[in-house]
Amino acid sequence: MTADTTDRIVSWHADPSVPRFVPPAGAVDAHCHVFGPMAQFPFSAKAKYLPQDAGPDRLFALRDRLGLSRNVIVQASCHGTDNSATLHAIARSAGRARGVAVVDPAITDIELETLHAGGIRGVRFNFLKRLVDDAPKDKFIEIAHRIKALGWHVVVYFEAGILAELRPFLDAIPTLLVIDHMGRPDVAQGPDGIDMRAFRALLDSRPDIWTKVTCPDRLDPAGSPWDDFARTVAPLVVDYADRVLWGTDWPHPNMQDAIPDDGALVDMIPRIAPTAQLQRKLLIDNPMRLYWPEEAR
Ligand code: 0GY
Repeated sequence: MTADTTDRIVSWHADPSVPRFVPPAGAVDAHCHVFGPMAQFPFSAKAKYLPQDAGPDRLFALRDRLGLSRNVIVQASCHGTDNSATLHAIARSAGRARGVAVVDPAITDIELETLHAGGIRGVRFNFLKRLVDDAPKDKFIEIAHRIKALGWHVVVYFEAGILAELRPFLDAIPTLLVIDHMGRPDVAQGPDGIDMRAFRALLDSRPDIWTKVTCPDRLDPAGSPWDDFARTVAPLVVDYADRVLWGTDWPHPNMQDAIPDDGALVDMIPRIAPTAQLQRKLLIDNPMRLYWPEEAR
C-alpha cells in the first residue's frame, strides 16, 4: 500500500461528547489502538488500510475527556509486527497504559522480554481476512506456549462464522484467552440467538476464556443508540461478570463510514452493566487483574 497522505483515512470522531455516565475512578479502556505518527512509525507494507496519525497525545486526551484512567493499547494490523508505535505510546503514558502486541513467529526470547519491559502483557492473533494475509494456527500455538512463561495471555480476533472451525485451535491455547468483541456475533439475533449461544458454549468450555464487550458500532448495524447490542450483551455481562473487559476501540479502524461518538460508547456502559458492582468488575477489577496484576486488589 502506498503512503500518500491524501489517501489516509480518518475513522474517529472530531468532537466526541462528554458522556453522561461517569465511570468509577480508575476505569480502564481495555481496547484501543494508536496509529503512528507515521513519520516516526511507518505503517506495514502489508497494511490493509492507511489511517491518519492517531498517536498517544490524542488517545490520552480522549481518555481524560471520557473520564477514564488507563488504556490497554492493542497493536493494530496496519503496523504489522513492528510494535514500536504501541511501545512508544505506552512509554508516554506515565504507567497508565499497557499493551497487546502482534509478533512474528521468529521473535527471539530477548525480544519478547523487551516487549514485556515495555509494558506488553499479551499477544493478538487476528483471523480477519480483510485485515491480514495469513493466520498460521500452528505458529500461533507455538507463540502461545512461549509467551505463557512471561505470564501473558492471548487475544484472538475472529468473526462468528468461523467459531466452529476455530474451536480446536482455541482449545489448544495454553494461556488465558481473551476474545475480541465477543467473536463478532450478529446482535440482531438477540441474547438467545445462534451466535450468542455458540459463544456462550465457548465461554462455558473453560473458566479462563474472557471477552471484550466492545464495539456496538461494529456489531449493531441499526446504529446508535445500538439497542440490539444493549439487549444482547447485557445478560452476558451479568453471567460472566468476572471475565469481561470494556474498551472504546478508538480510533475505530475502518469505521470511517459510521464513526461512533466516543461519549455515546461510554454511555453504553450502564446499559450493559447496570449496577455499580458490575461496572467496577468490568472497568477496574478485571482489566487490572490482567494488565496491572501487581496493583490489582
Ligand atoms: C478492532 C478492529 C479492526 C481492526 C483492527 O488491528 C486492526 O487493524 O483491530 C477491524 O477493522 O475490525 O479490533 O479494533
